[in-house]
Amino acid sequence: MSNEYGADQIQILEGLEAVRKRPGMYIGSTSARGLHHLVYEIVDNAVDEALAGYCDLIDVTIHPDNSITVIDNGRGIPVGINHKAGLPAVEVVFTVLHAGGKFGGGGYKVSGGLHGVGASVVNALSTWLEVEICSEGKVYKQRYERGKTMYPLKVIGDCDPDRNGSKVTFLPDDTVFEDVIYDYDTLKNRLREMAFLTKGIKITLRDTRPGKEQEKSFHYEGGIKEFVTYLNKSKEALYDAVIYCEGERDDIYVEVAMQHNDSYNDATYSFVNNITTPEGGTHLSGFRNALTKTFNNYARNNKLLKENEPALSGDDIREGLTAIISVKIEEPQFEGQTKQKLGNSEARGAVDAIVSEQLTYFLEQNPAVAKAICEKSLLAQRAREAARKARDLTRRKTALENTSLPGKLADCSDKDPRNCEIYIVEGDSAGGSAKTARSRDTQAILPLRGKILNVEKARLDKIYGNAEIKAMITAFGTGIHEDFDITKLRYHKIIIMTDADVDGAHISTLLLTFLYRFMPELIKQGYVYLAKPPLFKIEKNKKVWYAYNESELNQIMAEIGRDSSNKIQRYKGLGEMDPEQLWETTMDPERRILERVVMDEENSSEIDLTFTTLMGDKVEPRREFIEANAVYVQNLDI
Ligand code: TSJ
Repeated sequence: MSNEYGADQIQILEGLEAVRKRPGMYIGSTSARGLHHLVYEIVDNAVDEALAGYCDLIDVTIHPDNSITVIDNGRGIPVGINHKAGLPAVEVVFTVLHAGGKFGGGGYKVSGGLHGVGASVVNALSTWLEVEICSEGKVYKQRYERGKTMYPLKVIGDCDPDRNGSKVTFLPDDTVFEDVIYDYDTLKNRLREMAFLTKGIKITLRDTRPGKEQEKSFHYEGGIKEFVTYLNKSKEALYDAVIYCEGERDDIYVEVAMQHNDSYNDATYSFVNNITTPEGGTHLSGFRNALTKTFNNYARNNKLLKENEPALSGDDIREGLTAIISVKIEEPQFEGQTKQKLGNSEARGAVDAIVSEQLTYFLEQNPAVAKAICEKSLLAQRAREAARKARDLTRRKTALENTSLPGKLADCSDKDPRNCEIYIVEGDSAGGSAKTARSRDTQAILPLRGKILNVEKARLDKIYGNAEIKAMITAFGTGIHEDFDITKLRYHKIIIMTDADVDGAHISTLLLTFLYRFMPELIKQGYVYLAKPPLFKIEKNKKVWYAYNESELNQIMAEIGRDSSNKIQRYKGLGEMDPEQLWETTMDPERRILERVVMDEENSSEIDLTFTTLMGDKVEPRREFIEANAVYVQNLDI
């Protein structure tokens, strides 16, 4: 027996050592993203207990040292001996790789874990981890350091026999992770999403770090129905109801919630076992198929679509749709480059069947809603047809005239995109200075006139007809939508340069909205930047300093001393700088400050919400959003 134990221990340590040697293989990265995944991994286990029907409370606490505690009120991780390993089941969970959910039989309906790696990976990557379990009146405890068991599972006291649960506290290893600092908002967004996806559960996040104390609870009895309401909060819904379908087929649990709004975007998000699938997969295609089929049947049967009229396309029906598709499946198969696309073919049939049946019933019961959606889809169909004609026209034109670049573009001479940058500059006067200031071989300038079109509020035909947008599309060289080809990108830095004021911030946001909606790959692959012009110029005895924010100004003033020979100029716009100053402060690659625009695909529903809130019609949610994010969007006008 003791021999067996020893052999197992060696195997276990080799397993966890492998995790420490190649953490990226198990949690994706050792950056902030991987650090936050540790928390999701632990919380997923508690969510599984909730899905099994035994837990409805989960508490997450960030401690001052950035250690994390997760508590649930489930049955408690089993403490009995697992005979295969000769160890308490809880110790197997934390010390054997890939043990999560596979022990003990029953219990876990689905295993949510992001990469299915489980608690042992978190343990391996923690300086220390402690687990406490309340089960049948006893409190059990065990501690591990860098994955190594410190003492056999022990009883440390008594507890109320009616109040079982699990508590895990861990400190991520600072020799593994770049920075062990948790971001409250990142955790908050993901925990909110988890609460939406698991109806009835209450998840609380608490930050106890000095100066950052705050707390938030998420509890949605309506689950993904409330998720849709949340995503549509800054838009005008087309009808009051949130359409909801739920069912189980072939051991797949399917939930769909949806509601149209008056915008033109498709905001559909799909999930498998509570994990987002940005590349979709069989569950998404089953949903789309059911949606297109059901609406066309309804429209034909009710003469909203005449016999001689062409069928509505999926895109037409999904215009302005906000939808959540959530499936729970025992053994998900992920495909595609990033393994984020569901492959199980039975999921297609399950979602299709459940949505077709329940949506047909809903439309028959709610003819006014059905009519509103069909009418919007018909309008979308006409606009799409007009847009297609407009686009064909521009396509033919470019084929004839070869690559006719926009007239306003001052292109660079270097033709290697890796060396080239394009500055998108607000206003003709700043554009003029930039053209004079630039380094002609590698820097191109595209001046834009006035405010650009808000693509959140325009249909495709209008967007394609907009001169500023056309100029950007041709200058970048990539095309858009189905024509988009990143290998044709003509500049590897797209730099948005606007005034450091309210209008400038607004124009930047409009440009980013356009890029996000029409060329998201440019942002995902890190080609998009914001130029940061200085806010102040300080002069003293013919020497010049630039400050990019108030605190830099104060720092410079402290260094040079405040006296009457100082001259401080506050820049209101790029136009106030002469070309030389613009070069020195904002365009010279050696001296300028560029901010790369990044996006986290895992968080796409929140990003979407950010854009629709900022660019949408409703003032109240926008004001709330800006107040809540005041540090980031200080300059945005309301
Ligand atoms: F795994 C873990 F450490 F990450 C973790 C697990 C962390 C937290 C906060 C909670 C949990 C957890 C596990 N909560 N509840 C459970 N439940 C079980 O592990 C369990 C209990 C009973 C049975 C059974 O069949 O009787 C089966 C299981 C899987």
